[in-house]
Amino acid sequence: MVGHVSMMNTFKAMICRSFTGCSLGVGIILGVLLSASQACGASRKIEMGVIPGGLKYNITEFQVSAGESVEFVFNNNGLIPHNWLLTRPGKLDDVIADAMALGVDGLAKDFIPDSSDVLHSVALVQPGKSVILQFTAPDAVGDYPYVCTFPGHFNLMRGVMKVVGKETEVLAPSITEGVSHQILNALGRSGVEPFPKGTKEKPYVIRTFMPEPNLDPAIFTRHQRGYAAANYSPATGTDVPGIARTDQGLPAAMGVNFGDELSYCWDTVECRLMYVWTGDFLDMSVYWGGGAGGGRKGFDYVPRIMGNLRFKTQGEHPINANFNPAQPVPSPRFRGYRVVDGYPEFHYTVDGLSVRERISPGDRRSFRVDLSISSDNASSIRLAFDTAIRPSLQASHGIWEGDELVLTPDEAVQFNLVQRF
Ligand SMILES: [Cu+2]
Repeated sequence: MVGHVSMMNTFKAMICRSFTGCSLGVGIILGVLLSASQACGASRKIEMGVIPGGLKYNITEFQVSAGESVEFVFNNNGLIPHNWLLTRPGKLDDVIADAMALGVDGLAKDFIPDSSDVLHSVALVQPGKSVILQFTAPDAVGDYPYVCTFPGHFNLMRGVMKVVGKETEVLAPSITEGVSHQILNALGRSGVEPFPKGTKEKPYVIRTFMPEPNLDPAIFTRHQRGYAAANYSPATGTDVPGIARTDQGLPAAMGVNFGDELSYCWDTVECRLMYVWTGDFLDMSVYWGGGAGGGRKGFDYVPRIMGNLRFKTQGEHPINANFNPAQPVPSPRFRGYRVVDGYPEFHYTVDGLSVRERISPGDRRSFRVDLSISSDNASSIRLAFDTAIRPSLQASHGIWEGDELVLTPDEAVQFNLVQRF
């Protein structure tokens, strides 16, 4: 990561603020470390906030001149913490995937991955706080995407910094005004729906903290049994130290809803389906507030499952059957997802295998998993299922050896599983 906001930037930030009358005392003390001209010299000032209560920056595009000095001010005038990551052109999705892959380390790292594709970043800023970041604009003209990588934000909370040539006039950004004081009612204006819902034709997909409904400990090979999300106090605008929710969350999972028929949770750290439910999807109101009218009374990061749990995965990852049991189990790496025929298709790699997985509602009381597994040199592909799962599982291809499905490399390229529940 090139320019994570540093202590020195914090000093600069404080000094700059002292000259705008915010924290004069501190500015005088630190003034010996940096001269005012170093800290606040002529630079392009970009002052960004959020649409209060919403999951959007109030500036979705701004321009800077190639190579110029930029003073970036991020005011979190919203309800919940946000960060800001400036990425290399074309690398936004990679950075988001890396941020999600942080898994249990995510919150401690402010969801900022160690990646050379992150040019500059502002760590999580609590509501009511602001941070100043000084940086030099890239010399290369182009579109540099920025994003908030807090789980559940990055689909909406993003924008583009346009670097224009030195001879080009830099246009001032347009700012979407919010209502900064009536924050408790702001969610009603944000368009956020506290009970989101999809359909079979157009599933609703959300990347967020997901509930951890007492899953089998054996499935957590890469993170702890869920993750205790910090509690947030709307009164003080900060996480409450020492208090963790008793319900735990999966910090880097995705929730998908096809209407009442099927919802599922897929974890991007373990790279597997975690659980399935029917009926209503998620109650996001602890996180997003109550929608129209706001009325937030509490806040935490983990939404609630509204319907009925039907299936929880168990045991080791099925793909592990391909690996030498005498060796440490290799870690899968999430490579992102794309939408195929309207449904998300997850992609992960693990030790020479490349897996694509797409989940869809089946007939009554079942779901279908379309899989494509390719390998460089395997003579067969094996998937081992927990004995509790195997009896309600059918495969379109391959032969069963006990609880193990054995496929030829050709068969593995396209097959499906149907799981009854
Ligand atoms: Cu955010």
